[in-house]
Amino acid sequence: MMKKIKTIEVGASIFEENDRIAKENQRIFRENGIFTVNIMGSPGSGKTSLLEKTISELKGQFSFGVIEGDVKGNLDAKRLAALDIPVLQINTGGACHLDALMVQKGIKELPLKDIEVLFVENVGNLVCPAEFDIGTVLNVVISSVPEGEDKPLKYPLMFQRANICILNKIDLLSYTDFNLEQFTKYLKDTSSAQIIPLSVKTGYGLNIWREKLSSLTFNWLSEKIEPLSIDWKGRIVIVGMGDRMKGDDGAGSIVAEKLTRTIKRKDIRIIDAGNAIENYIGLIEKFHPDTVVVIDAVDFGGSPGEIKTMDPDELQEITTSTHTFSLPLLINHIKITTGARCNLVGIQPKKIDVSENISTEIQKSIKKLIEDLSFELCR
Ligand SMILES: Nc1nc2c(ncn2[C@@H]2O[C@H](COP(=O)(O)OP(=O)(O)O)[C@@H](O)[C@H]2O)c(=O)[nH]1
Ligand SMILES: [Mg+2]
Repeated sequence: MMKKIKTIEVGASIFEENDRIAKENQRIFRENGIFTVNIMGSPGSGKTSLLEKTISELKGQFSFGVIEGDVKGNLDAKRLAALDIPVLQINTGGACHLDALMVQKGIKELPLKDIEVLFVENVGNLVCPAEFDIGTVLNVVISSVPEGEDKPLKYPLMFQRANICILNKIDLLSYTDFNLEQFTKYLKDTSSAQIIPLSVKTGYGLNIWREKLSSLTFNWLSEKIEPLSIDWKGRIVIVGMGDRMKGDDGAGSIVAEKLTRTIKRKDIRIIDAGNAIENYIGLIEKFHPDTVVVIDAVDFGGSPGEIKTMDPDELQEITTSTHTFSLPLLINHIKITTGARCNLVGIQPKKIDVSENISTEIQKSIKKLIEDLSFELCR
């Protein structure tokens, strides 16, 4: 049976409020245990088709809900409501994107307790939706073969913000002069998004998308992916530090090294400072950051591998810094010279001895931290 579709009319919220409301949305999604996916892309790239296919194939596994964003009308909402899931239509009344407030109004109309995966089909275009965080966990951009391979080059922000880039209509490759290699290169130059080439029409590659979505959803629902409660603003410097010859002490340094491979944004600088952060202060200052995050092994009396985000005031009370210099003093210095807001992400070490071995608990935390940070910073 097809459900009746509710439609709400909303106006665009002011830009500076958007980020704050997006954070509230994130909290609502976390509290209700809902994995949320923002689906963006040009009109006709296949957003609705992908949702129809994905939901009908995974319906036995998860319960779904959809928010449809359109300037006008409810055609797509009707297509999805035919799958007998809750669908809410948001008409933006002219705005070329959904913003956080529109989505917040939308989620209030949905039976949140019955939804595990919420898709938001954003308004079709490659510009505005990228500028407005709506608080979703995962950002997906769908590009399609007939659009040409230059889209990541022309709309870098959209592709930068995406965690996953689906290249749809692969079945049309042989009918066009689309250059897959070139597309991949353009994408890699601007973004760390994973590329999944597929065809909703023939089903090619859909299994890879399904498996990715399922595993991310499971991780999210079992709280393996958690926000780090850092207010990422403006230009960002992430500094990982630690001595890799001293067991778990090297954790921060390893995180930074790995992050340089996954996060490629011009407004983010990642520094693996090893055990000589004093040599990197000039580099940090020169980047003119608004936000500085230091990742380090810190003995804050937690259980081995525990990850804790701390603000500099809290830092003064930490008893043990594992290095010879004072971490609070150093962070304070960075704070004064750059004017940036500073956070410390501490990883509780298990053992700090003269060895290159990292304890299993800390290895797990390193992996988790890399995943969480890649996630948050690809938005
Ligand atoms: N050839 C081909 N056509 C597709 C594929 N996926 C979607 N389409 C078609 O592309 C058109 C636009 O799809 P739609 O899902 O409405 O796009 P949206 O505007 O992004 O939601 C429709 O005619 C679909 O049938 C595909 O993999 N291959
Ligand atoms: Mg659509």
